Amino acid sequence: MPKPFINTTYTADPSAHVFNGRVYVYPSHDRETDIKFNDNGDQYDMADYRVFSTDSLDPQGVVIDHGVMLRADDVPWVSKQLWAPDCASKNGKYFLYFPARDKDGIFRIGVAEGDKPEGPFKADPEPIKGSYSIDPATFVDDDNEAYMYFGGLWGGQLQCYQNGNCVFDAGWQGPQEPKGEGKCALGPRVAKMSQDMHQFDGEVQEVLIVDPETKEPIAADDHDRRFFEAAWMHRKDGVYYFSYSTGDSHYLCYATGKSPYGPFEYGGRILEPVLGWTTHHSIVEFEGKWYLFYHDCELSRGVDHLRSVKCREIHFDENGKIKTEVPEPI
Ligand code: FUB
Repeated sequence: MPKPFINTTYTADPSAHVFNGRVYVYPSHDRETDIKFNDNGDQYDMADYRVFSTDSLDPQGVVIDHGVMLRADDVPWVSKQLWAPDCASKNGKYFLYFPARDKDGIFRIGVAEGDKPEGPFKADPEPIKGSYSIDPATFVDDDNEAYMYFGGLWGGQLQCYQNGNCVFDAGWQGPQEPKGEGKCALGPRVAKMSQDMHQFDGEVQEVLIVDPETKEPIAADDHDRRFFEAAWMHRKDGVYYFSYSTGDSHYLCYATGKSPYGPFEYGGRILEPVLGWTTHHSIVEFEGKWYLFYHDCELSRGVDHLRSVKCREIHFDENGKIKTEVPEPI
């Protein structure tokens, strides 16, 4: 049964990558707070990032805590809430991507550059131009082109960006996610990254997730399958796997496609609900096996904003379908 991958401090939203033969994990760094739980996620009030790594995913593998690599105070445009980060490597440099609220309370996505996977990282003074919402996941394809997937509903503010318009409401009582018969779910977003990895190269696009039978977009009311947050991309045997959390129905799901831009056909569940409200993951290949990094609230006994990163092997069938995993307590 999976023990926390990190048990020295509370961590969540793990983005795992293999750099130079080691597995590096870039998680959110959860902390205690008196802020009351709400659907806006105010209780996720994180102020810094740490990075962890290991050379073995065996149960006896040693996980190194490389310490704090970036603080909210290091970034001039940030006011609060360092949420789920990711890291990408290109041309020998490392790029940490992170969402946070700016001084107006609007989530933006920032970038910080470093020479090593464990940092230190130096943040750009402004967020990425045209960025919004949360949960950046940056995927570098085999041809060395990079794409950022992002977005998150409710507290993640994605519902403020519909039909090409932005109606931001700092109190989150403004625009709501679509609902009702005939309405399509809001899609996650994708943007190609510039060659220097600091900006978007071109327009942000909405990603389409469709039903595999009807090829119709997933309906807004289909909360068991619609995108909520926690975008991730991996590629296996030439297939692009876009995976995500369904938020209020608490599943990790995936959809597959032939291009990094989609469309993606819904494929099924990766993980049944964990203990805790949020579920957020990454998928990585290491030494010939595929692993799911995720979090739950077992260690804090169910405190939603005190999460712990875990890791388990996952399996694909001969048609490339991912076998659904069931979480186990500690
Ligand atoms: O950790 C804060 C937020 O909770 C993340 O950005 C979401 O994906 C959810 O896990």
